[in-house]
Amino acid sequence: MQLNHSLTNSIIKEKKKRFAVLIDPDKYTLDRLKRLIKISCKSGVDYFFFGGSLLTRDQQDLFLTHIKENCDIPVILFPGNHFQINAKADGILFLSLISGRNPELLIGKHVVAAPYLKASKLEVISTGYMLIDGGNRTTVAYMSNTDPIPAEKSEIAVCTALAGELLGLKLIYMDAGSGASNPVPLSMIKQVKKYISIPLVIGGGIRTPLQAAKACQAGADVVVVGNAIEEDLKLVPSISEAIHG
Ligand code: 1GP
Repeated sequence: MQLNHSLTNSIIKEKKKRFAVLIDPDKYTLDRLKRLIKISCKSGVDYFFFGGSLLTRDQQDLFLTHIKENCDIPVILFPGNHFQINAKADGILFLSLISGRNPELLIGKHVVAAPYLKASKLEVISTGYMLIDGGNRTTVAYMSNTDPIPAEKSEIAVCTALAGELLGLKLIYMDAGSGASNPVPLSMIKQVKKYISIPLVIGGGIRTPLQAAKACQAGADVVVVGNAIEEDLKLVPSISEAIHG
């Protein structure tokens, strides 16, 4: 299924805050995924982001099929590598890791993925992906072999996000990394939001409705939560309310 309207266009036009639940397929059983789908549909979750920095279990296809057969929430791939491209999803964050200086993640892998994306019906969302230091070394920092932007260096984050927008990227995603001890600082979100006009996605280390609400107030257009929900599905309605309210 194609999205009725693009993720970026809908965010820009409707000016609504959005809630994306991150599904790392390695962290779910099919039973638990079913429960997540049910509760997400009831709670007004806007998107499922789907993927992980390192996947070791071959469940992607099964899970994507199951999600698409059981709910209308758009599924956006959030791939750790090009093996995670799957046409069963609706769209894909085509991530350029602009906070790092690893050429493979700035353009190399994209060249490999481009013909597959062109042939698929996926909505391709070019995304400036920025890792922000969340107080602990995350899988994504290790796997990408890049240094995150220091949490107190808002000016670096601002210039990086701005460069991403000027290069024509459609979205900026600032991520403290899955399971980060500290989410992206609110002061950094505010600063970056002041300088860019494309939508801003914030994730990594958000564990409570209050943190999600504060990220929105600071300027996040989309808030992504993974770990906390993996641990406690009951958080879905309260975080959704905090973001949409
Ligand atoms: C990670 O932003 C996502 O890339 C979500 O992080 O799992 O810490 O919520 P958490």
